[in-house]
Amino acid sequence: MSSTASSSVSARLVCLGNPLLDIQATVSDEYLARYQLKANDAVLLDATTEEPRMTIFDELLQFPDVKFIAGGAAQNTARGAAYVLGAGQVAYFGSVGQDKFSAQLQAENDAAGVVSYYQQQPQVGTGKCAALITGHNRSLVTDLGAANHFTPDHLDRHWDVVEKAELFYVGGFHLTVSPEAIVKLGQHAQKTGKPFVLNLSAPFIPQFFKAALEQVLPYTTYVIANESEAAAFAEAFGLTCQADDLAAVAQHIVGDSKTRTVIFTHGLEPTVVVTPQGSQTYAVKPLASDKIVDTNGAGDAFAAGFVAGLAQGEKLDRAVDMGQWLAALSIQQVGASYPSEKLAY
Ligand code: 26A
Repeated sequence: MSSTASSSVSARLVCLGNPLLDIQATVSDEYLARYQLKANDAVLLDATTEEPRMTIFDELLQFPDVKFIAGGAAQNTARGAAYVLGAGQVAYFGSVGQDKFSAQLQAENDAAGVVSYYQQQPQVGTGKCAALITGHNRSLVTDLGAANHFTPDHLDRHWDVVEKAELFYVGGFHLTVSPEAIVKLGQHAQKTGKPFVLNLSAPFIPQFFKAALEQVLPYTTYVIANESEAAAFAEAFGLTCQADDLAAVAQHIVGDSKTRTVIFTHGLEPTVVVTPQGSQTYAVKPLASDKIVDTNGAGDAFAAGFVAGLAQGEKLDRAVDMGQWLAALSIQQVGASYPSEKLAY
């Protein structure tokens, strides 16, 4: 196992997640129904069992509009943050195989200015995510592959990168892989007073990985989620408030912390932000429907604009606005991507 990074720059932002290649295609409602998939959801396949949905990856190759696009939620956020902060300012940790998929991911990170610290697995293929598009919805079906083999000692090997960073962004999806690695970063962040941002990533994280989530929540200074993840959190933690009362759920996650901020996005509805000082909403500027290409990665792009704002020392209001701005740009691209030209915020 070795790292593929070859840069000696010091990145301001360090991200940790599951590097995946997205295999994206437009499918019918019948196709989703055949595999019992919801139009807007994320599911994790268990490669160790007989899993009928594994065939989706091969089937997609026959679809006329199939595309191979860099994915992995936190990696999308890393590329988006580099879009704002510039080359060399963002480092990304995750585990990949030694194949053409990881070569494509590495190339796309390089092009975006993200420094990749990949742990490489010689025996396991790079993870992949089927992004099944129906209208403005996307259903994500993931086979983690090599991403499932990330180990915390890979952080130790590059601890200088961690020490030089000013803030951290972790995808909640990684709670299924290495909560130990997240705790390691969290403890460093807590000790040094650096911001530590966690995205809840998908409803199944609070639902099925509650214990791991409880382990890392104490280290968070920012928690980002969308409305369905907020509702799943409320249910999993048995909150007494309504699961769709976003401000109330956020208040619970802030708890008695003096340093934690919770940000809930809600599609076109206003973004809800709760701090220890109070709560606030931020309207979303709607994009004309004919400008929407696909919403895959919109949440990752919001997180990217937001953390880039934090890295630049912006106030909360402006960081939220930067998140909304970058999400709108990403929705106008295929997959979790950003425009090829640099548009200033
Ligand atoms: C553990 N799981 C299920 C996952 C993912 C994931 N990234 C990390 N871990 N399932 C889907 N994604 C990514 O989410 C992005 C859209 O937000 C997809 O690769 C897609 O690019």
